[in-house]
Parts: sequence; C-alpha cells; structure tokens
Amino acid sequence: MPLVRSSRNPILGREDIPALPPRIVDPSAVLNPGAVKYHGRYLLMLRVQTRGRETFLLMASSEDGVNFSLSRRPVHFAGIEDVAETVFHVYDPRLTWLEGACYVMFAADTDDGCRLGTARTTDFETFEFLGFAADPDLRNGVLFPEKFDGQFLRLDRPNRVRLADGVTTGDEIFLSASEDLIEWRPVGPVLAGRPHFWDELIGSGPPPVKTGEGWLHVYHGIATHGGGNIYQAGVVLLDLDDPSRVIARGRNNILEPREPYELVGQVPNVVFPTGLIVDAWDDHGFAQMESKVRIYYGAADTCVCLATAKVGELIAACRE
Ligand code: M1P
Repeated sequence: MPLVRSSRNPILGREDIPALPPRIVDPSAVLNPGAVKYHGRYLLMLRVQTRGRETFLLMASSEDGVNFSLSRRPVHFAGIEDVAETVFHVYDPRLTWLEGACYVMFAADTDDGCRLGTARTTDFETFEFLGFAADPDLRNGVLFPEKFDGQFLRLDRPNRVRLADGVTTGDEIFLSASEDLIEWRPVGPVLAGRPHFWDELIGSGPPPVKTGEGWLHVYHGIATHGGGNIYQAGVVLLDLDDPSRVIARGRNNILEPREPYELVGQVPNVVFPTGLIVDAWDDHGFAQMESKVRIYYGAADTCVCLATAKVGELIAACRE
C-alpha cells in the first residue's frame, strides 16, 4: 500500500477537543477534516460531533502537520442564519485555495435534503457564507483550485442510492461548472462505482491536485456487505484540460480499515479522506513528483488520522 500511516495516529481524538460550554462538552467524535496550508502552517477544519449529535466545525493549526493546537471558537459561516431552509448540520468541509481566497465546500443537512454550501475566507477567522448550490441532495462536493474558461469546476456526488438503513449515498462522481458557485451546470459523469469491487459506492475526497500527468484525485469507495459497509480510499487521474476524462484509475484501494481506530468506533470500518496537503510545487503550479503528500482522514467516524505518500507513488497507484 503506498500510504504510510502516522505512528502518532489517531492524531486527534475526542479528548483533544477543548470544552466550549454550553454546547461542546465531552464530545463524541472529531472526524473528516478539511485541510490547507496557510502562511507555512497546516490548518485543519475539524468536524466535531457532540453527544447531542450536534455538529460544529473547529479550526486547528500546526507547524509540523501532526501536533495541532485547537481554536476555542467554532467556525461561523456569516449569513447562513438567513437561509430559508432549516439547517440541522454542516459537515465534511473541503478546503480549496483559489485566486487568493480559501473556499470551503461543505455538506448541510436541511429540511430540503442534503445541500452543498460554500463559504469563503482569507484569514480563517471570519467566513463569508456564499450560499447553497441550487441542486438538492448532493454530498462530497470539492472545488478545483483553478477556474476553467472563467468558470468554477466542482466534483460532486448526487445522493441517488438509498441503503437498507434508509441513509442516502451515491455511486457516481459528477463534474459541474458554475459562474457564481450557486447555479451549477452538469458537465458530465466522471467516475462510476464498480459493482462487486471495493468501490461500489463512491464520493470525492479532498480537492484534486494538479500534477504534470493530470489531476490526481483521492476518493472514497464503499464495499457494501448488507448492514456492514466498508469505507476505503482510492486514487484516480483526470485529464488536465478535460477533468471529466479519466486517464487512469487504481485497481486496488490505497487505504482500508485495518488499525483498531479504523475498525472500531461510532461507525466501524471507515477511512474517509477529506484533507490533503502537498509540500512542494514547481514554478508552474504543478505538484512535484517527489513531494510528500499528507492525507488527513476520519477513522471510524470517531477520530482524525494522517497517512503520507509521495505524489509519484499515488500516480503510480492510479496506473496499477
Ligand atoms: O459513515 C461514513 C460516512 O458516511 C457518509 O459518507 P457518504 O456520503 O459518502 O455515503 C457521510 O455521512 C460521511 O460523513 C461519513 O463519514
């Protein structure tokens, strides 16, 4: 397996979350973080779940990508309180730097289904809510780090599959384009689940990484086993000019639940990659093949873990 787990895993657990009474006290879980590098520091946007099953997002910051100090102020998307829908949870943020700002694309459970929301920040102190995408029942939305012909591009995952337990999920990653991050136009399907294999159901992980060989994208795949689904991570390489075109897709997963903290927890057998940071870039904005890649993931929907590889190793895994 190309990914190497940190010996410090889990790097963040529920016990690391500061008590922020009255709402966050002795929480149940911290999971599925967005990640970005800012002024040389590694930042995570953590999903914290309380015993009341409320969800909060909390920033964490680190010099080395392993030891994190946590903010004492939950993230507030200014303006979200004005939407017409009732918002129950915002969760699973993905962070993308684009033209000098960091965009947060997140899932929101509303009385109108699961929506994709977008917020923007330049300082990680204040976050401006830009709105919900017009299309309902989507999850796992990620923004590309550059525009194409003046348009934003997004990978998303329509929730079209209903599991036996009633939860909706999906088996297709789609490419969509937008001028304003609200109205999205379908460009085309990118990736379908592979029935009978490790990635029957799928969803995007962290935002794609630009490399000389294509857009490197980490996604999660779900092998269904009646009531016991297994969440794993895999890789795919997309065409630089037309990211709806798959160049190569890994046959095997690159990470699967094996360690106790991945096998046991609030939802057993889950590795769920949501954050990715590349250390070294060339002068043209491409990730260097020898560069270290840090992948941050939720384990068993309970804690946050880290695994690393080189860019070139992940591309080789796509071509396996
Ligand atoms: O419990 C595992 C994951 O299940 C859902 O993922 P998906 O939308 O791909 O089916 C989400 O609820 C995710 O947060 C969770 O980690």
